[in-house]
Amino acid sequence: MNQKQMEEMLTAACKKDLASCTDQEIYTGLLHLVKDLAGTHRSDEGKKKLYYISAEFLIGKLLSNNMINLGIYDGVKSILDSHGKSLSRIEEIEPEPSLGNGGLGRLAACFLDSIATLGLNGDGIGLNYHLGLFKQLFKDNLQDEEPNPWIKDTSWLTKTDVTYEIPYKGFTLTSRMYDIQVTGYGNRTNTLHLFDVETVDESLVTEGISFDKEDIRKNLTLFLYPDDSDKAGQVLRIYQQYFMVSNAARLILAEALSKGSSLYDLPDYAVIQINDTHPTMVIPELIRLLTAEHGMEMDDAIQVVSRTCAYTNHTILAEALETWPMEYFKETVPQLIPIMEVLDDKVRRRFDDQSVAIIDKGDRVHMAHIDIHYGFSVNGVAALHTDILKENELHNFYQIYPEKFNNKTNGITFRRWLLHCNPQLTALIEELTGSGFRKDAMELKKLDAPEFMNNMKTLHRLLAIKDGKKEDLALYLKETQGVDVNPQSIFDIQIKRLHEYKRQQMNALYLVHKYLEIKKGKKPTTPITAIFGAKAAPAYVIAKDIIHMILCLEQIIDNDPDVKPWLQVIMVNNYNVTLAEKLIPACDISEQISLASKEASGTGNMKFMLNGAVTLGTDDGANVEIHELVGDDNIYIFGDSSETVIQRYKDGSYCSRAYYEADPSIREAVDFITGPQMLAVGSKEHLERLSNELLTKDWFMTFPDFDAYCRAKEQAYNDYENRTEWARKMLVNISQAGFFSSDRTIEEYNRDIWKLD
Ligand code: 26V
Repeated sequence: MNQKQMEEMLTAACKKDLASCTDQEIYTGLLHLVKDLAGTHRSDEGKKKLYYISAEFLIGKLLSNNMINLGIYDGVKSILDSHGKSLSRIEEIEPEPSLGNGGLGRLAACFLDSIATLGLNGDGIGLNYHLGLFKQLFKDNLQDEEPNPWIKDTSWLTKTDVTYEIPYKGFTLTSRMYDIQVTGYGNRTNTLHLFDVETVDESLVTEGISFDKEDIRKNLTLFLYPDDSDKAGQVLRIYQQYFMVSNAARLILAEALSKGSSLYDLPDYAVIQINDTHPTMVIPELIRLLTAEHGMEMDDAIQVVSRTCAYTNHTILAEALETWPMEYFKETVPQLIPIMEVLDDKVRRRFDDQSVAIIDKGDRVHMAHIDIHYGFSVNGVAALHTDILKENELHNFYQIYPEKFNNKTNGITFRRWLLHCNPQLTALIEELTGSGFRKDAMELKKLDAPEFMNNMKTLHRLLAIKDGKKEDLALYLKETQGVDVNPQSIFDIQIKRLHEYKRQQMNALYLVHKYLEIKKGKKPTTPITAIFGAKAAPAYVIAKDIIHMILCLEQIIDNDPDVKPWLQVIMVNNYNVTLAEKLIPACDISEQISLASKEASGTGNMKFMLNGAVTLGTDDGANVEIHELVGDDNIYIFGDSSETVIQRYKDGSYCSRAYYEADPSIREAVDFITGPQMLAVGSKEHLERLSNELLTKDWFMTFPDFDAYCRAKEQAYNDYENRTEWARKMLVNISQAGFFSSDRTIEEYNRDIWKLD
């Protein structure tokens, strides 16, 4: 399509002359145009199809990403420019579909992009939450939550005719499938199927994000992950999960039947990737449908389903591994009970080992255990994580089924996390290496050549691009959040869900330490801007206390003229995919400081690396693989190893107070939390609770790593001063990032697990 044709199509879609359109009218026109164009390029429909079932698809805004994938971004942008319209302003109009919590949901979205790009026959299946992850507000230095609607009259959703009757105890719900087209780079389109119920009622939401958790007809797909700190919330999760998988199972069987499957050969027609344990009930549900509605014998159905389903584990954290009381299933989906009992019984007959049982002595169902016994593949999401699963958390399963275990190191889509969010860097890479990296990310390695690494001009251009992105971010933060940041400072960024194991509190303690140091007169050479972005689960008390601590610190420093020119702390409001796209290209130092062994992979670490940030991190998750790729000189690794940490947990030997007593800088930083300056701007209750938690528990061991963290950070700040050496580190990171393309990850899933034709 040439520019003239494109302009005609766009004008037709907007229904009037572009110059006289409002931004909103252009947005609506573009949305329709992109939907039309995407619809014409369906990926190949081979015999076998992948179904990626996930409770979360954190797709983010789609307009620009889809235009890039369809190859019309630059053309549309220049047409709009010529009519005095700004595409970046038009992008702002699109509401972000925040249909995920964090890494797991964003991974699912990156995977769909790669599946479509590789032209694989695979679709996503999930739920059409009307309200995405809550909108975060700060009031009195505390997090507050508001509903986050994203479905407007015009949206990416397309209503389909597919509906099913989903049975629950005492009632049934009629579902409807909505589709979102997923464009891949180079014109392929796959589908994300999101199931919904028409009776959902948004007016059920009362104060903040409170709602009647028991009115299932009205609330089933109302919220992503409702608060499950009480029984009603947990039961609602089961209603949601069953709704997702029962719809999925019916769709999968219908599609296989329509292609001529006898259902005994289902594994030739379908492979189901179970993304964490949220979709685990698809296993008993498929068995139930095959036996009750398709006349299959139980043993045959179990066989067929076991050869169709594969499971991905995304965490070793015990508190995140789902187990549900049998009682809850009885109250909600009693039809699954006999199936789960058969599955449990078969396991008991084979193994006299409580640790691998499906239903435990307390009558709780271990969802992951269903997946491992009755799926054909179990994968972790980074090399270290998979090793820990095999050696520790799932060791007993690994002994039974060594052949099922495999690793698939996570990846990210370079379309969104380079081409879209950093066109300036993309252009430089293209100029230096040609355009091959767009399709084959490993071509980034070409950058690791003396002609670039030793070329001052190239290195300075790289620095200039980073400076430009820092200025862009500063402007954006000023406009959208009203904060002033100094674009000449070092941007040190930690953005991810707030969780104690990710250790935002350790970063905050460092900042207290730095603040006090500057107060005493020791100024950094270059000013530092420490940026946080994080949402805390609404019922996660300590996580909210950590946010409180950071916001209080932000206020104290902002009001301290001695320190303000040298150190700034910012917690951005309502961190989401859209903000990540602005923050990541502007970052100098990427904070990946989880307690070693606890972060399964991380994917933010990969996005930062790709955009030329240098990692400051522990040898955890995919940091280990980043470390191997870039070498010791191009990353700042600190802290205890995963082996030491795992051993310390086994010994039960950790005592945080001993570290507090022994190390004056820990003492000084911790005492500050409840000192007069903090109490003057914060809440005693929150600050004392946090300090107490650190002193009596510190379950994620921030104190043992604190000194090493401070030293590594100082080293990074010092090294930053040598601008050309720093630029080399940036370039090494970019050049080695190709491995983390989700295209590579998806090729591995397909090669080892899905085996699509
Ligand atoms: C969930 C919960 C819920 C209950 C409270 C504690 C807790 C802790 C962690 C989680 C995470 C659940 C699964 C998850 O999101 N895992 C993330 O998956 C990403 C994609 O594989 C990976 O990069 C992250 O390291 C991993 O945390």
